[in-house]
Amino acid sequence: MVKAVTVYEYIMERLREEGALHFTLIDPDPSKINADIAEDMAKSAEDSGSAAIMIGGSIGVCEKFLDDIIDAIKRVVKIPVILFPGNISGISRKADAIFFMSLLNSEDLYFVIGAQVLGAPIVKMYGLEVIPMGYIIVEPGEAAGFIGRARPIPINHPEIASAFALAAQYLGMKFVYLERGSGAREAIPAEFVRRVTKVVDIPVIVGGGIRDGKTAKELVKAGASIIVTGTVVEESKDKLKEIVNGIKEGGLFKRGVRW
Ligand code: 1GP
Repeated sequence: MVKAVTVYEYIMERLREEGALHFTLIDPDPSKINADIAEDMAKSAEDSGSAAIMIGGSIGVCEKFLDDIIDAIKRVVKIPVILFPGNISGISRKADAIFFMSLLNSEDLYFVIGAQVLGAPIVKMYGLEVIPMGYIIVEPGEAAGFIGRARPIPINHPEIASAFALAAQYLGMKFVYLERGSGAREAIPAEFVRRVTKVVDIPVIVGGGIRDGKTAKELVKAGASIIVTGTVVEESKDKLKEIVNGIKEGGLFKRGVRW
């Protein structure tokens, strides 16, 4: 039974109980969605067993629209809504928490610390719960990699990602996120994820290009704690259920781990 008072505690308690979780990403791009579509996506996510909704995107995000979308989502689901901002326009007072994230392998200081400095007073003013997270982009990186001016980690060099992830842990970040990019043709390989999760003690989030339950299960068995999917909720509820079930099966191997 989950008794958490903060979103962070809620996530950690569910991780201890279930081993691994699924989060659904909704991209608040006004050219793609409106409040009705966001409601449907959020309902599908909660019905399918997602533990949280993440809201964020690389382009076209504005606060007013974000507020409306989050209001709509919160009318229909109980799971927490966590901001996943690509820039300061991705901050909304309506969310339950914010992944306060740094794109660690960006070549542009703006995405490493600049946007965070500009956003911090806004986050404080809104009283948002802050969840510090290290964000690492793996090739190809898709729109997030391009907009964030990342130097994406080569897929055949997981040891570089491990070093970044360990640095994130040592800097005090609560999660590390390995991102292949929304819409990537393939997910990050399980062996790559295993090389990172073996090194760090904080939960590892994996996203980008995950389209089926088997892949999700393999990633969890490789040590991923949270699997994020975005595109699937836009396409098929059945696939989303399959992914969540894959995570549940994989999570059985991980229950009670460390945290
Ligand atoms: C983006 O990794 C997520 O941060 C989602 O990717 O849209 O490919 O599921 P997909």
